[in-house]
Order: sequence, then structure tokens, then C-alpha cells
Amino acid sequence: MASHLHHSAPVETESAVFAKVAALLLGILVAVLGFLALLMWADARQSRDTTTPANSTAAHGDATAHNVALPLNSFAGVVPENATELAAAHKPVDATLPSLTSGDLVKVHMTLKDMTVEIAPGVKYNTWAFDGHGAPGPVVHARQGQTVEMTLTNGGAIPHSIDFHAARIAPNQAFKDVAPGESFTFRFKAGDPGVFMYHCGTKPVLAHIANGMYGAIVVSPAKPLPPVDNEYVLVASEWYLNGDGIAEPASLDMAKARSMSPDWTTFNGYANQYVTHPLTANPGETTRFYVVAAGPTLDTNFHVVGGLLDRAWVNGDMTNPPQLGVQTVVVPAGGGGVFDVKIADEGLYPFVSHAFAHVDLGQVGLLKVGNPKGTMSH
Ligand SMILES: [Cu+2]
Repeated sequence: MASHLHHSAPVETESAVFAKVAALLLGILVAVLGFLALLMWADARQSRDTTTPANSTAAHGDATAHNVALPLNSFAGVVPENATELAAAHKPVDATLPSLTSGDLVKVHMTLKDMTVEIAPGVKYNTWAFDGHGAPGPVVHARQGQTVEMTLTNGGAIPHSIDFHAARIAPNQAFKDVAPGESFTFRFKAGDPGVFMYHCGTKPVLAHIANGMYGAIVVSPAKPLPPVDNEYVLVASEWYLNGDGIAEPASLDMAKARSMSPDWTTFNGYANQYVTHPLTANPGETTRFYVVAAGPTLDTNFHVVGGLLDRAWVNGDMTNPPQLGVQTVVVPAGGGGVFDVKIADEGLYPFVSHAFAHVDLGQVGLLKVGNPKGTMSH
């Protein structure tokens, strides 16, 4: 525009003076705009420089290169540089359904411990754990009609309790708080078949479940389900961290737990463990998954990629016939489901929560059918 006015200047004297003034003003405007642009560029460069360190921490490990810190001070996907080796060295939680015991009474003794566990490669967390390997606690397996005798010994620092969803019992009696150092025994009849959650019910329950106090009890029906070749138990849960857990163990971030913004979501307490160490089946076999969503808050939308849930006992309801050939079933937080999957062809079949943020945060595993090429054999 300035050059147009400039060219037209010689035509008439008055308009030439006007044009020169206009050109001068426009020139100043261009200079001012240019200076402002320079300031904005410098500002943008500075803010990019200041965010780089956080992002580069998150970017370690090729599998998690796309993970960057979210505004809620997320530690999603933040793992140390040697995460791949750590994942390979991790001993996966055995997902195999434990066998039934004979007799009318199933005795279970759990000792609560405050213990630090890994929930992802190189990511440590201070749990309040039910027994043995941290979270989830051990799988309890009973036959419908058996009586479960539960003894809880509190080896932790604060009161805890245990609430079995499989039990019809007065909670103020059976699920009462047990003081540190004390033991408490109660019995209940496993009268309803299904797969149920158990958890600490001490207030605030959100904190006790988020700290790893949960597990699964399978009550097999008196009239057995159709026989299958493999039976696995998956307890889905999410973790809310107040730090990345790498240099020192993380603890619970209650604000994140309340806002339902997990850093990691897992099957059996450790992100992606069955991707690195797949569950196995042979071609033509049927695999039964007992799935509990422990939460504390989020559901799990169970789905097997490349397969269908041939028989789905939705909500673990075994008094009605299963649904047949369904794609995805919601396992609600505090609920369970039983799913039979028959796979004919060799391959790697991911099982996921199809609410895909869960997959991104670690709630995914593989069912390795046969021995497909290019996979490790174990
Ligand atoms: Cu507790």
C-alpha cells in the first residue's frame, strides 16, 4: 500500500505532500509492528526453552516418546531411560486362576504391609498392600457353597479392614477396622457365584483403594461353567502419583484421585506387564478371563483385539445364560465380569480397556496364541 502511494506522489503537489506524510506514518507503523513481532518471537522461544526439560524427561524410552506432562502435573508415561530393560526383567504377576481347595472351609490369612512396589518400569509407589506382592492382593478362589474364613492381620501403621463383595454379611461386624498389630477373623458363605472385588473399606476408602488395597475373589458356580483351556484373573486399577516415582517412591496425590486423573492404569498392578510378558494360549483354545475393575474410580471396558467375547457373563452373573459374541463389556468400578475367548489362529491378541486413555496409561496386555514369528518365547 505504501509503495502504491509513493508511485502516485509525483502527479499533483498537494497530494504528493499528503502521500509523503502518509508514507512516513505507514513506515513508522511497519517499524513498530516489526518490533512487536520480534518481541513475540523472542517470548515464544523463551517459553519453549523453559518447557523443554520436563518434556525431555517424559520422552525417555521409545514406547513412551509421545507422552508429555499434562497440565495437572501428570507423570503419565514418565519412566527412566532403561525402562525397556527394567520391563523385561520385571517378574509379571501370575494371572493364572489358583485351583480350588477341597472341603467346606476355605481359610485365607492376609497380613497387611506398608510396602514399596513397582507399578511401571522403574516407577516405585508406597502402597498399603494386602499381602505378598503388593497390589492387587492374592486371588481367593472358592466353590459356591464353601465357607470362607478370613483372617486379617494388620501389619501396617494405621487401621485397615477388608470388605468382600461376595459376602452377605453385616459390614459393621465383619468389615470393621482392625488396629495395627491386631488380627481379626470372620466367616462368610460364598453363596453367589461370580468374580468379585475385595478391598479395604476404611475411610477415606478412596485413599485406601488407591494405595493398592484391593483384590479379586472368584466363586465358581456349584454347577461348573463349560470347561476351558486357560483361566486368567485380571484386576484393573489406576494410580495417582505425587511424583514420578523414579528417584524416590511416589505416594498418593489425593487431588488427582478426586479429579480422576490417573498417572498409570494397570492390569494386576504393573503397567504393560503382559505386553512384555504375554499370557499364553494355543490355537483353537478357549481362554477365560475373570476381570475385576478395582478402580478406585474408573471402569474398564474389556475388549480383545482380533477376537470376540464368545461367552460373556456380564457383571459376573452366572445364574443367567451368558451373552454370546459381544465386542466390549463394561466392567464397572467395584464390579467384575467373566469372558470366554476362543481364538483359532496363531498371533498376538491385545486385551485392553477400550476406553483408550487406559491403554495409553498402561492397561493393556497381550494374549500370545501359539508362537508367532518375531516374539520371545516364555
Ligand atoms: Cu486400608
